[in-house]
Amino acid sequence: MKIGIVCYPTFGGSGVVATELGIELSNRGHEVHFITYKQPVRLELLGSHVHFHEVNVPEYPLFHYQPYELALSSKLVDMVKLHKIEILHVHYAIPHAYAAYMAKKMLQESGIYIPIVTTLHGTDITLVGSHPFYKTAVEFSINKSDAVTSVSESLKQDTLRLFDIKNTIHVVTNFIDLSKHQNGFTDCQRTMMANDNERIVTHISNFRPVKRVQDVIKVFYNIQKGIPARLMMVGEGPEKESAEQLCHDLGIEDQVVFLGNSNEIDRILRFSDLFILPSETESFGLAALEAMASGVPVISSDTGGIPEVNIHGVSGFLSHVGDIEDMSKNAISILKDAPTLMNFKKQAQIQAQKFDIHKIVPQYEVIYENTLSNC
Ligand code: GMT
Repeated sequence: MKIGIVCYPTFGGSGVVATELGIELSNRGHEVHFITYKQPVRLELLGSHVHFHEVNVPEYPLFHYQPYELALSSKLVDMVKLHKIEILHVHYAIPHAYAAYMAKKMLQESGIYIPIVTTLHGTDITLVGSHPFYKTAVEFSINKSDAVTSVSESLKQDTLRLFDIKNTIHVVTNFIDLSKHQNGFTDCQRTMMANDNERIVTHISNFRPVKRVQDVIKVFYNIQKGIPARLMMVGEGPEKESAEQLCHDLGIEDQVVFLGNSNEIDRILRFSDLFILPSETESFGLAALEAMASGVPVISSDTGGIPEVNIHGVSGFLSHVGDIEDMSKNAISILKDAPTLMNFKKQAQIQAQKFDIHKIVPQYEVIYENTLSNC
């Protein structure tokens, strides 16, 4: 198949999922065209089966807001015609599903029918999409998609609750390429981050308020009172400065390192002992899955789709949002001795196998095939 993928190319779950999906589809013999405003961060190799087409939005002083949807839909029309793309898969409804629908209507004028598959990722439904400013257009474009998928059962239920949806929503969970997470670390890599007697605790996110990064620091503060430990904070975002300030206020700044955005998540996770994801809401929690695939148990909140990924008492523990004491107690119970930690590490890795890329990507292929045959 010739598949066009539209996504956000920056650091963030939906872009990562879309990129990994495109790469795997190309490995499986499909021709994949990424159409977005920048080359996706995890898309390193462009080959004969993977193409990238940049959407340019020139600045024009008349516009207070540059019309990205317009540029995207024009580019989609041009690329579908030029490369004979057969199906468009858009990740994150806003504004991608809307722009794709406009492209579809324009292409119909030229006698070309292009089906649209929309994957809902989370905030496009919950925090942003259901806001009255966007809701009408988001609902419209979901209902106009030829197929709709959601990354968890929880997100599907949220979508049905928040919108009037006429389409079937297929749950196709996020996935992981286990081969990228299985090589062990060298002692020298770990030694650069911590002493042998210290546990390494990690958090990775975009540091937006929804991630509750202050909770990460508070849980770590409780951990390090009893267990020698270091915290690695990976990512960039609006809450980073306040997190740094909190570390300073608690007197733990020497034990916490802020690494910024990284393309080497898998390498960092390989020498981590515990991952903390205390989010306010999370449709899936891809970062938790990445941690588990690297054998890192997860302390998380029990919100949204996280309980579909992190299993309480098996791959880690779940607590109510904001329950710092419970998260701290659970974290300490995992880290307290080597055999317990080893057991949780093994279980986390086994749980991650349920989301093996080779099990999930064929589900998208079936959806593409069914959608194309219904045209
Ligand atoms: O978590 C974010 O803020 C980024 C956001 C995105 O769109 O990239 O992540 C959402 O999609 C990810 C991939 O499907 C999910 O793993 C995240 O749980 C989801 N985030 C939220 O629901 C807050």
